[in-house]
Amino acid sequence: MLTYYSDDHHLHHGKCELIDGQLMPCFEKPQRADHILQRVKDRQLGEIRPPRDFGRAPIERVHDAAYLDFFAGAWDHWQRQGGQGDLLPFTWPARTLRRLIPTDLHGRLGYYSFDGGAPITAGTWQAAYSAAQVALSAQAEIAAGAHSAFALCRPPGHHAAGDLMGGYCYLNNAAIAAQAFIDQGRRKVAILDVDYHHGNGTQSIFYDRNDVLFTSIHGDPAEEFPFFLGYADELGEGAGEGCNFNYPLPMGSDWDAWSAALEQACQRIGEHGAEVVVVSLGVDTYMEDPISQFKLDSPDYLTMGRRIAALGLPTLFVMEGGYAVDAIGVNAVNVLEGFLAGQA
Ligand code: Q9C
Ligand code: ZN
Repeated sequence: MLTYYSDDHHLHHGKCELIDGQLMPCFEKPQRADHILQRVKDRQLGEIRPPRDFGRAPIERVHDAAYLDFFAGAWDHWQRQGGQGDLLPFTWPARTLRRLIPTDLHGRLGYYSFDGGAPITAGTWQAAYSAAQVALSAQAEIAAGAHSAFALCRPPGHHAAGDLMGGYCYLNNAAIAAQAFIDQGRRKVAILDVDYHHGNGTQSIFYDRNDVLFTSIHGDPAEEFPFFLGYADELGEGAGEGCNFNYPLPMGSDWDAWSAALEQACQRIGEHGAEVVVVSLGVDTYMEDPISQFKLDSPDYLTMGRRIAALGLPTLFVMEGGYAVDAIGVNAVNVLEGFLAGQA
C-alpha cells in the first residue's frame, strides 16, 4: 500500500489547549505523524510519496471560500496587530447572539470556529493545506486503480465543517477526498469514521446528500466531545435522509461492543451501494489514549482492518486522531496491515 506524506505537518505545532481547567501542551503534536511514518517504514508497508499539488479548487468544493481566505490570512493579520503566541478564539456566536461576521480578527476567529481546540500558528495554514493535498494525492492513487492507499495527514480533519475549525481540525481531509471521488464521476461513496470522537464536520458537510454516506462509531456525545452532534437519531435530511448513521457507545466500550457497531456500519455501507470507502482513521479508541475512554488493544486494529477489507471495496485511509504517541504507529499501521491481510 502506498503512503502519501508531507513533512509540512511540522509547521503546525500548537502550544497549549485547555483541558479540565488547565492549560496543557497540545496532544495533537508533530511526533504523532513522525511515529506513524517510522512504523510504515519499519513494516515496509510500501513506498512513501510526497503529495502532488492540486491547488485550492478541490478544497473549495468542501470549504467556504471566505473561510479559506480568513484561515490563510489569519496569522499575517495577527502579526500585523503585533500578536504574540498562538491565535486562539475566545468568543463564539452561541444562543442569544447574532451570527454575523465581525471585522475584528478575534471576532472572525470566533465566527469561524466552534471551540478553542484549534490554535493557528505561523505554519498552520501551510500544514493543513499540505495535509489536504496528501489526502487528494492518495485519492488520486485509488482513482487511478489502486485498491488502497494511506494518507498520513496531520493536522487531522474530521471535526472541520464547511466554515468551522475546531477539535484540532482545520480542513476536512477525508471530506475533500470523498468529494473528489464524486467530482470525478463516482456515484456512491461511503465514509467510515472510526476515530474515538464523532466526525461532526464530515457529517455536516454531507448531511443533506445521498451520494456520500456517513457512518461513525464514537464516544456517546452526551458524555464526550464534540457533545453537540453525533447522536443515533441523526439520520440525514432531505435527499440525504437515510444516508447518515451514528453509533455512539458508552465510555469504557471494548472491542466486543465496538466491533458490533462496526458490523452494523459495514452493513449500511453495503446497502448504500458504495463504490469506494474513505476511512477516517483515528486510533484514539486505544485503551491507553490519554484523552479517550474506549478499551481497544493493539491487535484489535488488525481485526478492524480485516473487517474493512471484507467490504471488498477500494479503500482510502485518511489519518485522524490518536494521542498515545508511543503506540500510535503500531495501532494505525495494524489497521493497514490487517486490511492487506484480509484482501481476497
Ligand atoms: N477533555 C481528534 O481526535 N478536546 N480531535 C478534548 C478532553 C478535543 C479530538 C478535551 C478533542 C478533539 C481529531
Ligand atoms: Zn478523535
